[in-house]
Amino acid sequence: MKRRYIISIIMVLVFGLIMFIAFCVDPIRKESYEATIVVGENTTWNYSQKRWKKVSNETDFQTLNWKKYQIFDNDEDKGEYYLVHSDKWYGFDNKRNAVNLSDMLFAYRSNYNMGLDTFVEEDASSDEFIEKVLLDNDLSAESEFTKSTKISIDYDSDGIVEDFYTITNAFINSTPDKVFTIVFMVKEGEISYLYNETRAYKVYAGCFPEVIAFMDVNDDNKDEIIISCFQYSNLGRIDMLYEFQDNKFKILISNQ
Ligand SMILES: [Ca+2]
Ligand SMILES: [Ca+2]
Repeated sequence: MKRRYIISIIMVLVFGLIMFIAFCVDPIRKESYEATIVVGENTTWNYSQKRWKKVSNETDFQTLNWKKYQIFDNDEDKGEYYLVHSDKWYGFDNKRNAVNLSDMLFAYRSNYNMGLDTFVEEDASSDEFIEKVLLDNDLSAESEFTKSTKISIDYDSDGIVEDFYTITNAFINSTPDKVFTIVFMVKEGEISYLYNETRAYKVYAGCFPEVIAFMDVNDDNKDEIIISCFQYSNLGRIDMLYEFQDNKFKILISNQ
């Protein structure tokens, strides 16, 4: 009788420990995650206490200065440099010599493994999904593009490759009826939109989209996606961080 009682207590304790590890340890660990992402010269997002925040005042920037960031410039991995913000970001090496950074800067730092995935963007001007998306958005299947590309990547680590398409006719030389910019994913034949904007044609209307990064910003083994859309001249760029949740993409944070 006594032995059975002890075994029962041990089983309850083991079950409790398993539940604690399963439901408490991981969230407690993630509470301490801190990260900063810099997109272009003017967009800085900071992650702390499980929340993303747009950094915009100098006091907040000062807490991010003279820290080491993983730096990419024009898609080139430049390695680790210090960043210092004063109206825009400036880079410095270990000896505190200034390094040149362009407005195509992308940088990040984190106290956890925020895995950055490499990807290849290929031309995709004729494709059944591009045609379907054009027709679904009341656009001509014969539309001309200024960009039409596809990135194939298993962004959610489920062993199946997804395709991310970017199509636009922004800043085209001809005069179409409509200006469109559409970024969408095809996962097992299903289309999900990230960015989708169509408007009447006007010179310099619309924006030119670029996929900046696939990276797992919350350490759940699924990449989030950073997209920038470049507007004409001094209208600047729209920077957006997307996550896929409940079967659709939503913006976690942008610079808007
Ligand atoms: Ca997948
Ligand atoms: Ca993630």
